[in-house]
Amino acid sequence: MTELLSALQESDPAGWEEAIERGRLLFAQPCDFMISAVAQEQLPPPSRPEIAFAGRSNVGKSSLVNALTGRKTLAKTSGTPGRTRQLNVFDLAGLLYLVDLPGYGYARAPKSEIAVWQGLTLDYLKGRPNLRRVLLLIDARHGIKPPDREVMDLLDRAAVSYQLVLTKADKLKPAEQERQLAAVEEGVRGRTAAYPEVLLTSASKGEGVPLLRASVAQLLDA
Ligand SMILES: Nc1nc2c(ncn2[C@@H]2O[C@H](COP(=O)(O)OP(=O)(O)O)[C@@H](O)[C@H]2O)c(=O)[nH]1
Ligand SMILES: [Mg+2]
Repeated sequence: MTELLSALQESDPAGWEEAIERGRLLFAQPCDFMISAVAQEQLPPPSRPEIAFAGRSNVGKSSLVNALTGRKTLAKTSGTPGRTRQLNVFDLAGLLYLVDLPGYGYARAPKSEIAVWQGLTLDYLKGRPNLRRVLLLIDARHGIKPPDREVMDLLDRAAVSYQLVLTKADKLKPAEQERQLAAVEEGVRGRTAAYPEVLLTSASKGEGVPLLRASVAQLLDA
């Protein structure tokens, strides 16, 4: 949750409802697949705000894009880790680009593939001028792992705003969810480009999705 949203929830319940509704309306609009880019030059011109979904292979990036947009098959999901090697760009109603990034940290990926990931994704994260926020997805069961920390280091250095989003909340009991949320919030403490608040989501059960929509909608106002 963004600080703005949590302040709103406490001080102004009607404003809170309105923020959730604005998020719903934003993502109820048409969302279309634009391009699978394998090179930076293939990305659309940076003429619109953009958010990107980053995280380890299999963390649930594509599933979360689908849950946000309410479309089951917009972004291709896979039971086999490491299958997405391109930057998949979606156009939300001509207002916002959503970018589903290739996953990292898949242990069995060959060195050559890791190099491609670094070339493409790291350049993207450092150099995309319209990138408003990176949603860095973390599996709620596993918490922050060393490869995630490397990406956070990079984002802090490049001063790219990012927010951690826990995925697959449905796999944990409520008490474990709370514990992991607290641990991950502790893990972002002091990181200069990170939002202090961490969101808990489940793409399969829809938990946390309205809040994430609201938080993205708020970006467009800024
Ligand atoms: N239980 C559960 N499984 C999920 C969730 N999100 C994704 N998955 C599963 O995790 C696997 C990887 O998801 P995917 O979206 O392809 O991950 P990506 O590699 O990060 O794009 C798939 O088998 C999904 O069905 C979730 O919220 N809950
Ligand atoms: Mg994917």
